[in-house]
Amino acid sequence: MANKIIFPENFLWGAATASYQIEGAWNKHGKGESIWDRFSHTPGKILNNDTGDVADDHYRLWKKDIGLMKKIGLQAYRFSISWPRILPAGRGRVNQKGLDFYSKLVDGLLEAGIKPFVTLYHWDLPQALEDEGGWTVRSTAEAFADYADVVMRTLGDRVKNWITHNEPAVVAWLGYETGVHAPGMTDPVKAVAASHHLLLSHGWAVPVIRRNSPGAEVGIALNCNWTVAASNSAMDLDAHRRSDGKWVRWFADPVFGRGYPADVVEDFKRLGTLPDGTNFIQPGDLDIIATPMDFIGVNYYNRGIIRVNAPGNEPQNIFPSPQTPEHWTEMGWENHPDGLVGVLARYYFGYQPPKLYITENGASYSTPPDENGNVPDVHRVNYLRTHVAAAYRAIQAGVPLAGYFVWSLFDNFEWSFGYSQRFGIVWVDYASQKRILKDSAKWYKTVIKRNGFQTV
Ligand code: IFM
Repeated sequence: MANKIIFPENFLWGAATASYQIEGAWNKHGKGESIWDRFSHTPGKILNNDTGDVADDHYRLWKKDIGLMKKIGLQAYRFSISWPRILPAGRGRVNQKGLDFYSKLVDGLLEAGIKPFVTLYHWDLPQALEDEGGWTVRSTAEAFADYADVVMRTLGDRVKNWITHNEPAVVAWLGYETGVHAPGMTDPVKAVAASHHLLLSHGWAVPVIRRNSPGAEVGIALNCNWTVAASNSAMDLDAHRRSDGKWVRWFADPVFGRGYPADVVEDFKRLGTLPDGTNFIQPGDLDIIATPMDFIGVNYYNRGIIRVNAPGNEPQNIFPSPQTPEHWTEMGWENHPDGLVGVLARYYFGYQPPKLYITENGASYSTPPDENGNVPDVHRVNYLRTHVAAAYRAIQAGVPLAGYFVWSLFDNFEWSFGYSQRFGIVWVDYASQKRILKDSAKWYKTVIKRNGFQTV
């Protein structure tokens, strides 16, 4: 029997992007170098040596891009600000042209009736700050609060939805421990310090945002897969605990006032990544990190099945086969919508944030345009439909979910995978910069219009 899913009134439908992934113009109009410029310009770091130098050329095409957002009917657009576009050296001299770009973008969005959701940090740290130690040193967290102040003085009057950081776990662990992301450091001890300074900078930025933007809502976007232990063996259960602790609780617990989880502190001590005598966590830091927020942003993509091959080894994901495109995206991530219900319920019932947004959810499929110029991305439509339905189930279970942002509005630079992975609901032809609304964008348009959809 057909069933109608209608979302609560005022539920916000949006799409998300990030500065380095779409803007291009890496050295235009006074922008400083970011760690992703340096990293992508280093041969061998990114698949095919792709860079974000041009990306979607959004810095030049932003007006047309707002036109596309209107065409889809987006009610909100989540984008991030490039710190080195505003402060080329990370602190000090302000690049007015950079501020002007975002100011015009915000005006354009508001004129189009689209609510801007702005992320202050989606990974493009000024290289000048990295040269002083990046997130491994406290002074970067201090610089972040000053950067937030500069941005807020210009945009705080018009932007009322702010996200301090996107996925600090990814920044700390991939950027400073495994080194597959910029700045490419492989120092597990410094990575733990980086995680703390990221969180501290979040806590410092919250009051700066509130002070400059009366009535603004502030939150942080945390990544959270739905993970389960591969078996009931003590080894796999412990691997799951460790992995969840490091990726999820290490970040969620302190921002919600619980401090760092004791079991993960023990893990880090045992591994030597939090050596005795460590003093980067200073008295009062945890209170700052726990500054109350208005919402939590949840970035959800997939399930992880966690096991370990020997006691104490790094937890691993297992990937059952066959991996059919319906159930596995081209990132090799499992399409597991029920996990979204679980993750939303976990954050709400576990931590009691006032409200939640799904700040990212989406799938990589490379379906190209057909001979008629359409992009029949059926697997993405299936992924999005099943996840939006899951979001609805979470609301029915009592989760105060206030909005949903597709990742991503555009195909774009997918970090170490370069342009090989396409997450967009809008196809981007990188050679011509032509955009095409994929079938998923057309489907999303109807969902937004009806504030829901009809299930089959
Ligand atoms: O593209 C990224 C985004 O920048 C952060 N969250 C996950 C997405 C897909 O990998």
